[in-house]
Amino acid sequence: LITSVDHVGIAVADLDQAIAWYAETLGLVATHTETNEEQGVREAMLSAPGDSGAQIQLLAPLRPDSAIGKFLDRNGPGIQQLAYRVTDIDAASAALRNKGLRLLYDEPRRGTAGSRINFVHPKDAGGVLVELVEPAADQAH
Ligand code: V0V
Repeated sequence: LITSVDHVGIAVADLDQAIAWYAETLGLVATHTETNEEQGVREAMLSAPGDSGAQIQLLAPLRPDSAIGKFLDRNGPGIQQLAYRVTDIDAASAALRNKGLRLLYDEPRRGTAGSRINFVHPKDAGGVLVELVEPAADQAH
């Protein structure tokens, strides 16, 4: 079902400031940035140079009433989600629904770099907002 940890998502107020902090302080490099209107985010994927393992995703809100906007209001900046990579998100979603977990979307939606994403409700996953990611065919590594 799950093949690896894809990324850890961190809510930030200002994307450019956060990218600069991660670069200057931790040496992580932004490999991809994107605006996702549907999700209400501007986001960046960060990696250690040369590392093809799990990434850090910085998420800044486009609007106060977005998921990240509400998260920042309630908690301030911090870890918002844990994303697992799957090879077949339709099968993975069906398997988790069969176990009684609530998936947030009936059908997967568009995520970073053409990926397909869905989420497990945090109340059904030990207080963690779990994202499932099926990378676009040309992005899998
Ligand atoms: C809310 N809760 C959380 C949480 N957000 N718990 C853990 N982690 C989080 N991130 C808790 C909250 O404290 C409440 O607990 C309870 O869940 C229900 O909260 P709610 O007020 O009913 O719900 P909202 O309005 O806060 O919404 C929460 C959900 C929302 C998870 C439904 O954030 C959502 O739809 N998220 C999925 C989309 C998303 O996160 N998009 C941004 C990333 P108490 O107080 O009742 O105990 S976009 C992205 O990842 C992309 C593009 C990508 O990866 O490619």
